[in-house]
Amino acid sequence: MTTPRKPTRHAEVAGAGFAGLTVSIALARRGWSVRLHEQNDEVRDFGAGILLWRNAMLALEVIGVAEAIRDNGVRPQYYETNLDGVSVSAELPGYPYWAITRPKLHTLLADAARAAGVEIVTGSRAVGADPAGVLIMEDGGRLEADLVIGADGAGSAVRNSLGDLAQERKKYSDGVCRVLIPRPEEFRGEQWDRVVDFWTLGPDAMRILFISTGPETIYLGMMAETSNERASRIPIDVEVWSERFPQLAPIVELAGKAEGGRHDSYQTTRVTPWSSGRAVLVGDSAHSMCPALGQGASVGIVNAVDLAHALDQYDDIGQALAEWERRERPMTDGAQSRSGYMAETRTLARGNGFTPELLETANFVSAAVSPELEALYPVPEANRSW
Ligand code: 5PR
Repeated sequence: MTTPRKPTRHAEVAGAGFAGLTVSIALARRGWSVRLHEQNDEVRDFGAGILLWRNAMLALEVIGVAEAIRDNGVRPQYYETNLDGVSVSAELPGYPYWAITRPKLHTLLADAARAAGVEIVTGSRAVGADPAGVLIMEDGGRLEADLVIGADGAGSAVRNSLGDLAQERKKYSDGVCRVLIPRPEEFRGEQWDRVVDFWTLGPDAMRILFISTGPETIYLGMMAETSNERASRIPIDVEVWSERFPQLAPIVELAGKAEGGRHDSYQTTRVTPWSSGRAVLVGDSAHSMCPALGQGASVGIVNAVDLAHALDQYDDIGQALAEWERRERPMTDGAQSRSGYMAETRTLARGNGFTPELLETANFVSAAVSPELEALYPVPEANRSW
């Protein structure tokens, strides 16, 4: 007897960012036909760098992309915190997380999507969705699918077109300039394969998050209060930043020359629920959060992979979406709350902030991850949330 095969189901996905690519790969690998729409004319990322925590790496293992990230990224030896020039803690030695440039991560995901059979259409902009299962395009096209997915970012047009989803938005006083710089000679070598979180709190809070992302690159997250206009500008204002971080003057000099940097203000958007009929949101469209824990993309990746898993477990799409949200929402809401709290209190500046409670998001294991995969990423005892 042969097992009855499910008929091929079809998904239309809006947005080829990290969450859109991930959910497309996950569905295609589970037998769906997937068309992914990107409004830009090119499939690429213009951002700087990113951390992928254990939760994201496990999800990326499920879709076969984690190995390439380990090969192309940097595993930080530890996370150092430095306040006013004094090193106050060195945390997370041995914790399984990786740093990589955003363009590289994007390329690896786009390659995996094509290999999985995802059709990527560029210059194709979605303006909304119909809960009956239709993606509505800017050119007036109405694309029918078993499931339409809005992965169109924090400003999601798909989300905003679905009137029955409640949105709760919160803005914060901080923002961050993100740039990628060439790795200077004095920061080469494995001893600099780490994260250093340089803080100063007076007269106002400023911070340079230094993350090695490869042999040739360093990612700088340069945080400041948005009311500090000179510190919230791209290109980086070398004078303002080197005055506050004199020990990093050579680094700040390079940041001033960096091209392609961007500034973003901290913001949380909570959407309830995450789906309406056959339209569902993944990534920042559903749960944009403060970057204070570096978990925004990781949570989106986890949810994207578990969405495909839930759709495999339950034939009924409504039931799959409900079950998926039931198991991912508490983790996601918790990540938003904790990163908002850290943004408001700046608790991490004092060092030793990565408590087991704070690490609950990073330690989260979704239902899509097998025990065998989980065993590949052991957590040091001091960092366990259980
Ligand atoms: N962590 C990471 C990060 O990129 C940022 C922050 C924390 C990995 C800035 O984008 O607190 O702003 C932060």
